[in-house]
Amino acid sequence: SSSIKPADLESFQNHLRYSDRVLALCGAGLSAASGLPTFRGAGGLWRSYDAVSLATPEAFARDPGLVWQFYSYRRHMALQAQPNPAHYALAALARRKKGFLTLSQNVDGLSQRAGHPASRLHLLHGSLFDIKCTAFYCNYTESNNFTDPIAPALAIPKGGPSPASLGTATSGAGATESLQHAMHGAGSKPQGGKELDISDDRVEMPEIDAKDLPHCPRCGDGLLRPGVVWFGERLPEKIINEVDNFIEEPKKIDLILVIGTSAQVYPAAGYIDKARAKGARVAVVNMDRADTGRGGLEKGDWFFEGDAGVLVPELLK
Ligand code: BJW
Repeated sequence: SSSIKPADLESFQNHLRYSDRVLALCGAGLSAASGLPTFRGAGGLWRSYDAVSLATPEAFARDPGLVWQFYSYRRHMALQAQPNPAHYALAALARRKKGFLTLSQNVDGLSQRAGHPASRLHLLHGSLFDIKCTAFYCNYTESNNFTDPIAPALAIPKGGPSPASLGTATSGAGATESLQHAMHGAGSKPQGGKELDISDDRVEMPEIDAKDLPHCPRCGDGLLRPGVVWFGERLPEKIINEVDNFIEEPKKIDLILVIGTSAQVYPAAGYIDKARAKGARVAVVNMDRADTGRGGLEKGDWFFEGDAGVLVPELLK
């Protein structure tokens, strides 16, 4: 049961079959079917904060405890989530098509876990599981750090006010060890219970002492931060260069798939126009008809409306 018109499916699949050089630009909508929230629109709030406003160096400088709670929660949720059929379909395409590259804005690790070959996956905005030291005199970085919680003080509190009464509890499968001291004003509550949904601002969240945030194992005193790209920060130079090399090859680009992204954030969104300028036809997969990027659609493009988790596997079959 799909909403794809048979004629569109056929013309798209024909074009894909004869495409040698293909890009996929992915965003948060790719992981929506895995239960992870997007940034903009419904679900883009974390507690009372706009998720985008927490993804800045200024927010981290102002309140590293709050920003770490946000990222620690997202690390936890991403580890609990499973790749969906769209992640698997892209990974399979990347394995069978030589001239294919995925440019993912997502930091959740789900493409990697779906078996996407790393050589054809460029993480434009870093990873929740990369960590780096913020001290200017230290260049410590670490990748694939899956420790959850990354520091004991960042454990998601359990128990507390009846989750049923709030109706917001997460399922808590594979729960982390809770530290009861993390419970603010709930010292007499029994150990255990369900993890609280701290993305809901009706759930009380502990304030965290700066000394209890993750610190650098190399220099000893630098505060660690997530290895993601915040607004105003440069994307990793190596990745930009590799993507530019692909785009600037004399050969044309046949197709760019634009999957589950609002295409508002640059330089990522700019790859749509760059691919177009190299001859690419554009195929957008999105829940929202309005989200086709700044340039909009042109003749010869496709728009597939609906859940990427359903549509992408059908398109790439
Ligand atoms: C579904 C679905 C389902 C839902 N199925 N679909 C040019 C013009 C204007 C501004 C700039 C420009 N160049 C640079 C800028 C500034 C800025 C920028 O772009 N601002 C704009 C917002 C105006 N860019 C930057 O600052 C970048 N850095 C930079 O340019 O550096 C240059 C520099 C030079 C010299 C010195 C220093 C710097 C960095 C941008 C970093 C973005 N970082 C974030 C956070 C990452 C970490 C984290 O995850 O927390 O990246 S912000 C956030 O937005 C995150 C995302 O990757 C990114 C994109 O969001 P995405 O994925 O598109 O999600 P949503 O929520 O927006 O959309 C979801 C979509 O899915 C929607 O369309 C839904 O409809 C759809 N959907 N469910 C299919 N089931």
